[in-house]
Formats: sequence, C-alpha cells, structure tokens
Amino acid sequence: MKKIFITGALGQIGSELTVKLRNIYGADNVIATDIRKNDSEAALSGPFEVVDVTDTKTMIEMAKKYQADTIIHMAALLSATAEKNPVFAWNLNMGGLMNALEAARELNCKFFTPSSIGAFGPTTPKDNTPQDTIQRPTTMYGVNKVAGELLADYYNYKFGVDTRGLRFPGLISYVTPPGGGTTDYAVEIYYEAIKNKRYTSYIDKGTYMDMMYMPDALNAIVDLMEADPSKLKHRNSFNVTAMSFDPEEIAAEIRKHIPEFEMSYSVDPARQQIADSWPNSIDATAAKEEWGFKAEYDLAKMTKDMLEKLSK
Ligand code: VAH
Repeated sequence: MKKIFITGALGQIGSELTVKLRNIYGADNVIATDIRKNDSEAALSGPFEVVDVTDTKTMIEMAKKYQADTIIHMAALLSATAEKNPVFAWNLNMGGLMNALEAARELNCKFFTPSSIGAFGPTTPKDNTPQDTIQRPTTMYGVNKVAGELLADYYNYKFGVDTRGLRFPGLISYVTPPGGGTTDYAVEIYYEAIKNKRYTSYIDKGTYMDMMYMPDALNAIVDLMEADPSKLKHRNSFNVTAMSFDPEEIAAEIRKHIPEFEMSYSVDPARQQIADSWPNSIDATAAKEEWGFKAEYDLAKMTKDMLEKLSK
C-alpha cells in the first residue's frame, strides 16, 4: 500500500485507521474522505476530501486525482440504523460498495472493506461459527454484508481486483463513538461507568456476542492488507474475534475497577432481536493460519485501558 484512499474516514473505525495509516505510510499518502468534514485528527492530519460514496463520478475522479493504489471502503450504515431505514441502507451500503469496487477496478487498486458477524443469521451454527458456513442473515445490514462479500469476491475472480475483507465483531473504542450499531452497548457502558457509575443496558443479560478492542481491529486490517496474496485461501471475508462476553461479564470486569458500578436492563426489542440472530462466538482459525491474525486484548486488558483512557 503506498497511496491509500479511505471512505468513511471519520467514522468509528475510519477515524482511528486514518491516523494509524498516516503514522505508518506518511500523512500525505493517506487521503481521508467522508460525507462531511469535522475538526478531528483524522480530518486535519493530512489530505481530506468531501466524498459522497453514492456519487460514482466524484468517487472515481477523487481516487484518480490522488493516484490511489489502495481503496479502503469504510462508509456504511450499521445494523440498527440500517434496520430502521432498509431501503436507504441498501442504496448507501450497496451503491457505495459498487462505486468503490468500480474505482478499484478502473484504477487497479488493492481493496479492503469490512464485513461483520452480522453476515451470519439464526440458522448459522452459533458457537465457534466456522469460516465457511450458512449465511442467511435476517437484517438488512446482514444482507448487505453477505452481498458485499460475494461482490468483492466476484471482483477478485472476474476482474482480478485484489479484494480483502474482515468479518468484524463488535468494536470497542474511546476515540469516536459508534453510531447505530447493536454492539454499541459495550462502548456506552464504559462512558457511563466513568460518568455515572451505572449503566442501563438495552441488550439483555446472557446475550453473548463477539467483541474486539479497536487497536486489534486496526492491526488486523494492516496485517491482512500487507499479507502475501499467494497465502490467502479466503478473501471476503475472514472471521476475526478477540473475545465473547455478555453484559453481565463486562459489568463484572468494570466492577474490578469501579466497585460501586451498578448495571440495570431496559431491553430494546429491535436491537435484542438483531443480537439474538448473531453467533455467540466465531472461529478465527482461517485468519490465524492464512495471514497470522492475533488479538492482544482480552476483556480484562481492554477494560483497564478503556477506563484509563476515558478517565483522562
Ligand atoms: C453493529 N458494530 O453493531 C456493528 C457491528 C458486529 C457488530 O457490525 O452493527
């Protein structure tokens, strides 16, 4: 990767990925784009362009202007928002992806876009979900992720585009809060623990989902994109995970640092239904074997770091 063009660069993953890539590849070699600018480090620490990923012409012109050799397409609606606006979600998530893939084909770019554990559904084996298995999601977000995986694989075998992807679990970070996700409770709980020493979870106790701390997610993107393509038996997209927990377990871990922390529940049926359709834990063996994936943070190490960083 030498000249990297990122869409959705001011989102939960994009905002930290942009800064990390600029530290590795040089600020001027990472072009951050998003639907609007803000005053974040990602927007101000190097080239930034306003790009609407549903506008094919601008997307391709901008990537050409900077002679991108890599396109990292992060712009998308997450699961809960997509479920509220399914038609808009299809147009943005699939229209944007198609434009990004077309730009990668035309400009002969390497390509990355994330998939998600949301690409699995209620008929998928729930525990230690295999890399290759049934994918019949019951959310618009999941439909977008499965279609996106198939589309990215198609651009690889039909047009030779070097497409790669990761099925991310819920991602936890303290720089840019997520927007409209189902797993966001696992981010909000840390903010609330610091501010109010209590949290009311919209996801019920006993609901296990895969999770990962953002530093591990960012390393996984760089490691996958730098991996030797001849070693890749899969491309779109690899299961990756660091831990699986339910709200009670993350609350117990927080109490080791804030003993008076109180947890209560007010379950949101819409997001609970989404969470119930996803796996309890997924198997990341393919990622470990094909490009050396490893996660450094478990729940204890993540909780300690999140609370320290947010306290500042
Ligand atoms: C969401 N954070 O909740 C995203 C992610 C696995 C969850 O895809 O929609």
